[in-house]
Amino acid sequence: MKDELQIAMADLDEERTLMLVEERVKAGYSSVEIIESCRRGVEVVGEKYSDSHYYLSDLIMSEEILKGVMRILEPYIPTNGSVKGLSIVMGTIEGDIHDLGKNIIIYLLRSSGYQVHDLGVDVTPERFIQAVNETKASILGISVLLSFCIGSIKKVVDLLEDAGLRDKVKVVVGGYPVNQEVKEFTGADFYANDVTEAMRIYREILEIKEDSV
Ligand code: B12
Repeated sequence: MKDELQIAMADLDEERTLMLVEERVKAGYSSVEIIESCRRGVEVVGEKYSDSHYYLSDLIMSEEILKGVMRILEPYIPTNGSVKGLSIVMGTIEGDIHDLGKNIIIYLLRSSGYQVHDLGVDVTPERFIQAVNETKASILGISVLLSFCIGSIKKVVDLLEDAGLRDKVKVVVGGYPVNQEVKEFTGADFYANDVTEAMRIYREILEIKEDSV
């Protein structure tokens, strides 16, 4: 089935994308469904950039449109007032400044009442370990969009081992290039490259951890 929103996003048609998002919100689509259509659209933007049909300015344009989409969606994302005890650390790995996907996941987790410590982008492995230590986090979420930065995630997992923290924290990797192979190579516990799977994983880990507190 043709997804008009995905196509508008892939075409970098800002006006149409935002109009379709407004329409879908009114028609009762969930924020997660809308984000997924947009994410698939920017995947096409990425492919066109790889094929030299789009330029860096087009990647920047897709960022602007996505930010506009989130401005429309944020008021509609239900917020759970209660703050849950378990804490989560998130950041984008060293060398990588992509943060739109990470920020969406953080927004959704905070809306569900979880405490998320956002370390931002270009985070060194050492800084991740320091943050896990300081916050006693149960989950460490690492975002990566650039394939050549994946090696630094393995370093984070190795440093967790060295610090004796590996069995205290679940490591979740997310982002466009992650897959089962990346999970195995880095030593992470879980991986997700879409919002639905990411939230499913977080819920699964957090429910198990909450039961054992
Ligand atoms: C927008 C964009 C940019 C923006 C980023 C803006 C920002 N603030 O993030 C700008 C213009 C700055 C940019 C720059 C560059 N980019 Co860029 N960019 C993109 C693009 C088009 C979309 C990324 C995006 O925001 N997607 C939308 C979000 C919602 O999806 P997402 O990030 O995948 O996140 C979802 C899931 O993956 C998951 N998730 C994400 N993080 C996490 C973390 C956890 C813990 C979990 C559980 C889940 C999770 O949940 C999210 C919600 O669904 C991608 C194409 C693509 N296919 O991804 C290229 C892409 C990632 N960029 C690419 C490149 C090459 C670059 C540059 C090197 C270009 C250049 N020559 O300068 C620079 C790199 C700068 C740097 N050092 O990081 C390549 C990477 C190729 C590779 N395999 O390494 C891609 C794939 C494009 C391509 N096909 O060539 N980029």
